[in-house]
Amino acid sequence: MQQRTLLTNINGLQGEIAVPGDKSVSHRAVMFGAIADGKTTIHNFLPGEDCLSTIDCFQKMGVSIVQKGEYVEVEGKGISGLEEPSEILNVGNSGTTTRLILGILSGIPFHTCLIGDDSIAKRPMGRVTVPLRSMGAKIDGRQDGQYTPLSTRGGALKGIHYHSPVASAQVKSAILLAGLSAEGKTTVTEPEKSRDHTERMLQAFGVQVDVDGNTVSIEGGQQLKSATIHVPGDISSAAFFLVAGAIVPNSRIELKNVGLNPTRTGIIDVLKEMGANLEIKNEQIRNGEPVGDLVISTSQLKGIEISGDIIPRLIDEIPVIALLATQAEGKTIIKDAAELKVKETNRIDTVATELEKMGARITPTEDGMIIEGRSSLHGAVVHSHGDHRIGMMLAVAACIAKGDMSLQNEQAIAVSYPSFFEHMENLTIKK
Ligand code: SPQ
Repeated sequence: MQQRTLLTNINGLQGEIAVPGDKSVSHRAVMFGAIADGKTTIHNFLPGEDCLSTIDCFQKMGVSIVQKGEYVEVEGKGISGLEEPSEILNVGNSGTTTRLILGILSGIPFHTCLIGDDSIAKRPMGRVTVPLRSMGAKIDGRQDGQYTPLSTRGGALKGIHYHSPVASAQVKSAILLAGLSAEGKTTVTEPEKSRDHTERMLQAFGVQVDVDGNTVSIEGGQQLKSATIHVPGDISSAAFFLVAGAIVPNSRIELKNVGLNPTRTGIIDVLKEMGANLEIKNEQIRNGEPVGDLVISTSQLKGIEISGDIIPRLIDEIPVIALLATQAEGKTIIKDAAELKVKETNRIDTVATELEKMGARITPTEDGMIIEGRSSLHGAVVHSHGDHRIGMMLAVAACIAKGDMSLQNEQAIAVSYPSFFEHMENLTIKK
């Protein structure tokens, strides 16, 4: 396990960065390219470990994929061009890879075996294996297919109308991807709208997708046609620098080309409601996805309540929002976020445990947390628990902490933001 000394109590963060490509979009670009007809090219791909796991899985199914940094070429031969892998598919730490691949494999008659790391082994897979089986997929696995390792042998699928109990883009996407190989129409209705990159990108690959509020439908038998994809910067990665810019004195950071898909911009709404100095510039649409530049500077913040249908729009940002709230005047209450318990770690527990080591006052609840502001934070030996978002949140917390600080298991950050510390270093004004 690697440990890193973190820079503490810095003199400000100033300058301009382009955060890496969006993780959700990068995964989908590789997957859809792999099951499309013809060559797909991907620009500004995220070469993080999760997306590399997706590439590796499709290469093991006979797809030729050449990745050079942020540029990728995928030679798709259609969904029926995938080949039975002779090796186990290893999804690493990636929930997106696991669940979306299960959807694709559901309609393919060959056999596969899927494993991941210790964190993946704890994440619930029944939320996709149960509806996929109801479409006709043959999926088995530990505890009757609730957890990895999993094995698939797809079959003749029938379209379903699935009412998902959770707002989850991974559940929605898995069922829609299986729907491509199913007879008839497949529909998913969610309690709140989750991120819609699958719907948008399938259309860029020539698939007809019908969206009506929180309901999405797709007709089976549609063939994807190759596409050129420009991946926007990841707002979930930008979030760490948005929070850093707001809480570190003497800061002004410009973040270029950030994805502003409305199903992902809850962090912007929260920052504005808390009183942050945040400006959005150069908004435009690229590849069906809105993008723009964000400028954040040191802000006076106030506590707010965060609950209801904004939660799926900022679910991955809650760890760093909790840090933001420690620097706001008054109380911040986060509710309706029980999904945090089934991420790379139980993010309610890991956020509270690690920030409390630094002097924050956080009460974990069943579906969120209550954060008392403002707290002055001090250095500590903190731990990512193998969760990239916890690791980055703690590195941002260090910027305002007094005393020495180190982060254990810092390598987890490479899952979604391999250049995180380089960007942090470039922006930092040292004392
Ligand atoms: O891929 P993974 O491991 O599930 O990654 C996370 C993350 O923090 O990066 C969640 F832990 O993001 C998910 C996100 O929470 C990525 C995702 C997607 O690309 O479809 C959707 C969300 O998960 P869910 O379960 O709500 O569908």
